[in-house]
Amino acid sequence: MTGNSLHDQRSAYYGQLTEQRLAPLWESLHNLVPKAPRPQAVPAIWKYAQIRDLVMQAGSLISAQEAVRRVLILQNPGLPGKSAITPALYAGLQLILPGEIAPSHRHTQSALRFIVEGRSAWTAVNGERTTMHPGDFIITPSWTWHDHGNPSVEEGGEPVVWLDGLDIPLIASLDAGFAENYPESMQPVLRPEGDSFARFGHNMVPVRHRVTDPTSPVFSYPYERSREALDALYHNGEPDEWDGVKLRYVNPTTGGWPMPTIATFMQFLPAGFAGKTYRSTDATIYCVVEGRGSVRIGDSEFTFEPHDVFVVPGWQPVSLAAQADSVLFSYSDRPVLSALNLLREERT
Ligand code: 1HN
Repeated sequence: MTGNSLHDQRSAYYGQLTEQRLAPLWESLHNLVPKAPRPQAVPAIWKYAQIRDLVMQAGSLISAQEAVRRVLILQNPGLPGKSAITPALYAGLQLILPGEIAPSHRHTQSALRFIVEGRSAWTAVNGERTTMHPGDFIITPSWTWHDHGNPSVEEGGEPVVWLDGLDIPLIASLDAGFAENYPESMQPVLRPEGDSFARFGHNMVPVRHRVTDPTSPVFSYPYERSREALDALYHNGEPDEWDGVKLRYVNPTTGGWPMPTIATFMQFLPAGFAGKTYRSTDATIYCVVEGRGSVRIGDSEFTFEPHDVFVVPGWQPVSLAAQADSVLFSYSDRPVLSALNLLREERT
């Protein structure tokens, strides 16, 4: 030990740098600018059969009122403690029991609800309620008041579970999170149910409508309609070799995504489908609606059944296969990558 080796000199020097809140770029350059994405998020699946009991148990341990939102967060094992399923996106399973209300609030984070089970609950967005049915895709745009409720058992209420998808980690990384509680637990209902769908959900828009907002004026996209479109397309032609029959949800006034930060899709994979491999820089969360199949993500392989949720990190090769006719809902950070000119895709 000379105490004079270059290594020792550097160590002493780095110590001085740290004291001055400095760091040598040359020690981290390769990590900072990788040749290709090296996602910290890992492929993972949450099997609904294994977690449903835990979701339901939350119902007897805490009320929706006390919890504000009674949700189990799906934590990516590669992003511990981050409340994130991908670096930009959050996922959680929310339970609302008959007779409960999840009080009204608003925040800058955009949210989606994808209904997993139960058909009695409603959500209100900007003065309009919509009733939830399994497979429906519902949006809560940034800074809109929203509350959820479920009628009593006597009025036909049953436990309802949905998948929440939000851009929480993205907004946190930008220090752009704001939130407010509504002064009452429920916002006033200003329009009858179905009003926004009648105005914007039929390939028509009110004649003098002006687009002033990047988010979709349709806030509930019923499963029935999406399923019908996939079914017709499947009967009309050959499925895509990578995607099967895949559609994206749109904001009917712009043709763009329903919300500025989150893309959503629904796809049909016929029984026997063995998809080719692709990868993309957007990171995607899937929720299985119908069927049975398997997915290969990098070196991982998972089998899936209805209500399972799995995550495909960015740039991981993925291929889908179906043993039975299957329907998959998915959401990703594609609009963000696309807007920043960072979207790359490879189909092999
Ligand atoms: C939120 O507002 C909801 O409104 C669900 O149901 C999950 C997670 C983090 C922050 C806000 C909801 C949420 C959330």
